[in-house]
Amino acid sequence: MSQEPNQNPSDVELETDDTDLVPRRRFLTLAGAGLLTIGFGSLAEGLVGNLSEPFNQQIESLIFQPHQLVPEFSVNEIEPDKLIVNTFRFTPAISPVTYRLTIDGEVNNPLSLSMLDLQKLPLTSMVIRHVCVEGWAAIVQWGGVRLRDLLAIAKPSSQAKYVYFYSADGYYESWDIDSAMHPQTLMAYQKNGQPLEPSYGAPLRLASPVKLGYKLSKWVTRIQVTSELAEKRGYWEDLGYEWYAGI
Ligand SMILES: Nc1nc2c(c(=O)[nH]1)N[C@H]1C(S)=C(S)[C@@H](COP(=O)(O)O)O[C@H]1N2
Ligand SMILES: [Mo]
Repeated sequence: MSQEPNQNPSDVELETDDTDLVPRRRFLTLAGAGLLTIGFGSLAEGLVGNLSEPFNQQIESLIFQPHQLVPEFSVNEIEPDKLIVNTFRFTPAISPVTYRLTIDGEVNNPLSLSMLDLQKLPLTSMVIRHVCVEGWAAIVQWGGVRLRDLLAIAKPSSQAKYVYFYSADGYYESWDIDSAMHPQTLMAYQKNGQPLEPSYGAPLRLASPVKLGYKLSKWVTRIQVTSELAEKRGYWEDLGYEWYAGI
């Protein structure tokens, strides 16, 4: 992956107009479009082979509307016992005092942020459904910093298309930048109104209603902006799971 520091001033749109609450979810349910594209994308990827950009993105990004909010639940709908700890390797021990989040790659202003730095930024709270492909779901409240606010400070280059997330347990994920910039994509440090516990990804994890559970990395230590996907795309994706994994 190339790094092109200070090439172009960012022209990524950063307006925070979140007022257009449109029932995207209802449309997807009615049309069955989410399931259809997952199946079709996987099939097409198999047939066409190694595309430079995942085939699914071409279809799913047509459906995905980056500025539309996913309807949220109310706090009395939280299901505190339903969020299963789903950790494939181990729970890393991370000191919140020495912890740093690095944001680098194709950005004009690389960052290294402490938890105190992050907690000074606006706190967003949302109650959403976490969906794991292993057949369970849970309504959870997450609190944290909007990733778009962090990226606004880091200033992605105009070429930026993808974002990689690296975790302290060796887990890694890549996302399309539109989903990363979605106003409900958070770097969370609270769960159900309490500080996030280590087993759930402390000190900092991804939370978002626009991606399936395996895209929601726990223990994130590095966010890398890039214009190209590497051969490695994600811990589960590299074992055959679908890359876009939108919901
Ligand atoms: N770093 C890391 N992130 C991860 C995982 C993991 O094993 N390691 N598991 C993923 C999966 S499949 C799911 S469903 C959610 C589970 O989050 P939870 O353990 O907080 O319920 O974390 C995701 N993020
Ligand atoms: Mo999962």
